Amino acid sequence: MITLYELRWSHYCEKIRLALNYMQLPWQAVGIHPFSKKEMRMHALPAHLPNYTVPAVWDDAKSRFVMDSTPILRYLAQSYPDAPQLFPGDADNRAAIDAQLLEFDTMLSLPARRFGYSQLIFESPSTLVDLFMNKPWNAPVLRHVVGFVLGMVLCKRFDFHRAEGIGLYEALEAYLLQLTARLQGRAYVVGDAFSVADLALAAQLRPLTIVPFFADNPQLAPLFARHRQVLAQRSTEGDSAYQAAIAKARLRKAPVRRILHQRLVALPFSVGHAFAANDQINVWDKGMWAMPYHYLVTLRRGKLRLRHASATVR
Ligand SMILES: N[C@@H](CCC(=O)N[C@@H](CS)C(=O)NCC(=O)O)C(=O)O
Repeated sequence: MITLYELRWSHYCEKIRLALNYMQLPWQAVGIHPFSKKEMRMHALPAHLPNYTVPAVWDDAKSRFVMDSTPILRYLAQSYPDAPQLFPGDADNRAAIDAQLLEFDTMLSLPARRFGYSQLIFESPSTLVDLFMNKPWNAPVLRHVVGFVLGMVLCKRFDFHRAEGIGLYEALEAYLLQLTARLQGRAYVVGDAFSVADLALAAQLRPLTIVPFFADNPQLAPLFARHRQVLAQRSTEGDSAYQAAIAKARLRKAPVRRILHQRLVALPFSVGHAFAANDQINVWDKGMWAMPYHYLVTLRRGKLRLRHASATVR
């Protein structure tokens, strides 16, 4: 039996759930405590990685612990060659799928995570309490205070407040526009067969479905249509908790959008050959003192509530 250590809402973990189901392997999920991660610490930390992250898998049958989503996919494909193929085709096609996975892990997933969390902070911060605290915390004042603290911690961990300053929205938009153009007229992300690259794209776009700047961009509609189509065929999970929370919040208040700018900026990440980059920053240093200001002011610059996109705001 394969055990998947996960945070349920993580788009990296969703990618692995999709792959395990596609391969029809027997597996079980273990939700980890997001801070202590105690459930997985009995397994030694892989030497090339700085700290425990999810997804990670423990394969009982082969006594193997593998961390990091793309190495997990490589491991599953190599260990279970008789299962439906994640990396179909010849060696060149398989290498192209692998490279595409690392590209999505870095260029798409890192900024998508930042924008997905930022959107929750703008529109439904107490949802962070439901995601990160393992017990139901129902008292409204407590939810508010804990949501605020969690939002600040995440803001520090991932530099959400710098997104406007470094042009991250425009940089991701430019990447997604070229990806949309590249995929136009193509049934599959790589080559001429369905592969784990299609599953990866579907899972890793999910955080952006709640961010109007991307979700309401008509030029990106084909990409989101692909995301919906793959999930309709390959997933039985439905909306995630954060999508449901945002939908509920928008029944009461207009979505938070951003003022549009013209900028030509490249994503500040580079894709590795063997492993994806990560962007987690140490939380508990002196920079934390400035976080209440960044959380309340810098992060919200250029944002406003508007029911529908306009020529200047999306
Ligand atoms: N490149 C890694 C990214 C994994 C990652 O960053 N996972 C996050 C959840 S989305 C995590 O475990 N975070 C824990 C932490 O920040 O301490 C992969 O592809 O698996």
